[in-house]
Amino acid sequence: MGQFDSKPDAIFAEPLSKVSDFVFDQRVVEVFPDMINRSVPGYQSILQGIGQLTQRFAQADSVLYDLGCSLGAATLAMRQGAKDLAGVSIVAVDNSAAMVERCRLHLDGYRSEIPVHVECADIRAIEMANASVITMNFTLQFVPPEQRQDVLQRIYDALNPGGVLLLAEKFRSADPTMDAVLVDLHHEFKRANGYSELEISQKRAAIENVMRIDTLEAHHERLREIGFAHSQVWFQCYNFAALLAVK
Ligand code: GEK
Repeated sequence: MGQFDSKPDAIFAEPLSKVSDFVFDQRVVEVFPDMINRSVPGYQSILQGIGQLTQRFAQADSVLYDLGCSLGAATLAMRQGAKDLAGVSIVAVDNSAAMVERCRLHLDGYRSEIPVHVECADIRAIEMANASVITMNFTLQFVPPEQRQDVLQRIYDALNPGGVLLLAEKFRSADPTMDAVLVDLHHEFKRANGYSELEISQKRAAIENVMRIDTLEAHHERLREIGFAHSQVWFQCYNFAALLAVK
């Protein structure tokens, strides 16, 4: 798995008089690989699993989608997983122009037979069809909660029978005692990766309005209501989980 070059993330290292809502701008692009590796427990394992699950579920002559692709890490994993399959193409989508621009540069650095189209668009508005694998790696959590059902329904409708959604999310536990344990373990993970208390608390304040997280039960229930025949957590570390949903 290609590890992209990255500057160290120090975005919240200095005290801010007012913490604004988090945005995926050029500053974030510059530090993104470092940020996500130091913040999301199991990120590399999940990418590896995305490759493995793509190998298992991708169908010949179909389209693979990476929704909220950032710099294209999951796209690369899917491209590797589908490398022996005929007629496959990938569409990677992100609504941050800065991310999309850098993503194109990154993907150009790797050789592959599989064409990738990187699109700057809102995943709530894109047309999708003939899909066998749709990945949302830590993206649904940024869609306003009341719009998640609709986004997932359109994903379901775009999938061929037997197609899959690979959905990774930060989640909360419905049990406040257990939620506090998971949150604390995650903060320990961030501290162990060199983030200070100030960085952890300022990041938390910045992300709180833009990332509203569901319980795992809510995810399973919504996927079932939409019509997915199966859903299963295949990876979890603290309050971060990756689900596989099969149409
Ligand atoms: C990875 N998947 O490295 N439409 C399109 N893109 C969006 C939208 C939207 N409505 N909302 C947010 N994004 C990547 C990591 S990061 C996760 C995904 C994180 C985009 C946003 O611009 C950002 O690039 C991405 O979703 C979320 O595997 O930073 O925690």
